[in-house]
Amino acid sequence: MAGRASSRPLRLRFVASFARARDLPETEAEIALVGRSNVGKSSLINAAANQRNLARTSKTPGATRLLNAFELGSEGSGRWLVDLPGYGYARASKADQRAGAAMTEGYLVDRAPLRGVLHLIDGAIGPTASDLETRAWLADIGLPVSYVATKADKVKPSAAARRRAELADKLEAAPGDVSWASARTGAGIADLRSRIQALLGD
Ligand SMILES: Nc1nc2c(ncn2[C@@H]2O[C@H](COP(=O)(O)OP(=O)(O)OP(=O)(O)O)[C@@H](O)[C@H]2O)c(=O)[nH]1
Ligand SMILES: [Mg+2]
Repeated sequence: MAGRASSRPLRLRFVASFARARDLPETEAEIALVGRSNVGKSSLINAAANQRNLARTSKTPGATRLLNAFELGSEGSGRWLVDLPGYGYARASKADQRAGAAMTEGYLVDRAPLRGVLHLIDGAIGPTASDLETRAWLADIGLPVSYVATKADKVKPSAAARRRAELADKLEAAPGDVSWASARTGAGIADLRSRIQALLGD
């Protein structure tokens, strides 16, 4: 299968889940995965680590409701990948949506070790209105952002070039600034691993 990840899986260990950003301990460096509910954040963590159930995935949006921290490399490295609850899950109650958004925003605004975010966009359908709202909000707070288009396997090869151009255009990014990945086929996972390692200062 084309694009299967050839690099070594990332050593990632689940550390803990946190209900409030202020409960996190001091760390060396963090990057966060931001994206719509169901975009494939948890699946990409599993693909990067080549583990099935490191991060909990689900067909039902809203699986991740806490800040889930994973440590990269040796135990105690203090280099964390943080899986955030997804936004834009319309069937969650308004109160739950507000609570989720407040927790995520509190973390992204105040977290000192946070070096940047990977903003995941559904490669088949994105960016959605909520993706573009989040994009603008991230630009406002000035966090460095890398875009990752997910579920690349859902885009027909014949439509891929047009879809890539359209997605990047809507994000006001150059096509080369969006990396494409599929947790299902492994396409783009080697590149994602390198990005995560570079951002966390391996
Ligand atoms: N076809 C395809 N499906 C995928 C891919 N990655 C994830 N999915 C599916 O998309 C659904 C959601 O995946 P998750 O990884 O749980 O998504 P999430 O962004 O963590 O969702 P929340 O925790 O709800 O925010 C699951 O049914 C996955 O199997 C992919 O690369 N290709
Ligand atoms: Mg998740």
